[in-house]
Amino acid sequence: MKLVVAIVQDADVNSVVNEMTENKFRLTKLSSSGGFLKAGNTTLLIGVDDDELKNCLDIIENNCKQREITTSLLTVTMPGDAFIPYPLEVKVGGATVFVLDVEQFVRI
Ligand code: 2BA
Repeated sequence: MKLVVAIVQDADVNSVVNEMTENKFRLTKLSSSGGFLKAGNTTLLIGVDDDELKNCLDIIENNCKQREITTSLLTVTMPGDAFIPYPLEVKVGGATVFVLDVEQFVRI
């Protein structure tokens, strides 16, 4: 068995979760936020049998889009200690996915 930890953009969550549940995957949704943009995203924990892993990853890939976000994260120092926001384009997604081996799975 594997544990898939998938960090997805909030805009893609509903379509991923709907297709997962239609295909009988069980999952847990966690609200999270990225360290770089400090914006909200969603982390999905999905326990899957080994032979279902590819199907699970395909659903994530098919529903998560790459987007270009403009952020004013950077500031430029101006004379007199003034800061002005400097727009920065960042490509986010499709999804960031970790696949871990599960040592033991118990439902009690
Ligand atoms: P954030 O950390 O907010 O990152 C958003 C996007 O900013 C990233 O998109 C990437 O394009 C860019 N970025 C991140 N760190 C950067 C840096 N140090 N310098 C320049 N650009 C940077 P994604 O790679 O698609 O990541 C989306 C979200 O997935 C991340 O949000 C974070 O929540 C998570 N993530 C990505 N890589 C991770 C990792 N190795 N471990 C844990 N979480 C990760």
